[in-house]
Amino acid sequence: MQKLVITAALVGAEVTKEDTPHLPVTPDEIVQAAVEACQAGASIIHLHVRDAEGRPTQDKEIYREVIEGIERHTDAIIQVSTGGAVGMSSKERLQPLSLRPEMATLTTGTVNFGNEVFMNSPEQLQLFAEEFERYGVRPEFEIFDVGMVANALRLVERGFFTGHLHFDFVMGVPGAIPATPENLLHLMRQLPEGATWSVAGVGRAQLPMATLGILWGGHVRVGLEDNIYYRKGELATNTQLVERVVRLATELGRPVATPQEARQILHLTR
Ligand code: KMH
Ligand code: ZN
Repeated sequence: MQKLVITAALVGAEVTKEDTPHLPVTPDEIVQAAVEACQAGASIIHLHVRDAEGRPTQDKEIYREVIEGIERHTDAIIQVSTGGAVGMSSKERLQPLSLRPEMATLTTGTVNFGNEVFMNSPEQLQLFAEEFERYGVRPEFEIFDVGMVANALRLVERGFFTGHLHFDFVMGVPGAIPATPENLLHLMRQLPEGATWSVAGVGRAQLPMATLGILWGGHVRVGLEDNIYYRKGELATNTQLVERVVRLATELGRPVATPQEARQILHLTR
């Protein structure tokens, strides 16, 4: 089995400081959280940023500041979000791509998202794919429901994203695919030969899904974007969530990848 690539989803767009005081929101806090997550064993930083009021933003200059800060202290793979927050326009969401990060997320379908709708129409997918190619950014396909794998593969059939493909199964969002072992198996079976995958369980599903990711040869995403608790009633820090996955992986005999090893596993050329 490959070494385990751990992604730290530190911030997200939905969690607030009121939900947990451990959420990093200022550029300094996000950089600090990223550095600690990398020291703990994360090799990919899945990045969202916030404005001065703590609201989600896709502001390129804030991304630039945070990316430069993280790069000063780590060699982590930086993966910016193009999902942003529900309700943002495509133009807004695409802003950080022009910084040419090593990776970015690409959600390949529309999905209910709690009481809202996370829009990713066929027209948007075409536009996003063109922008990824324009800036030479490798995608991580964010798969919130099973049909999104086929949508991603349709983009590939149309000539986008030649080479290695990497998917992240985000499981347990209310309105999207429930986080069950059967569903994870079904998602895995949709992937083409040679593709890699990680799993991000939402809320209390984070720990069991991470464990299955380790056992079933995938990779793992954890962090406050997806889950704010260490256990019922006890708030977590990002670092604690990464450290727990490292301990689990070690116990289960799965060594953890360094950022350079993660680049090899994901066929990133930088
Ligand atoms: N905040 C969600 C609506 C991504 O980062 O690409 C979208 C999201 C996915 O977080
Ligand atoms: Zn995200």
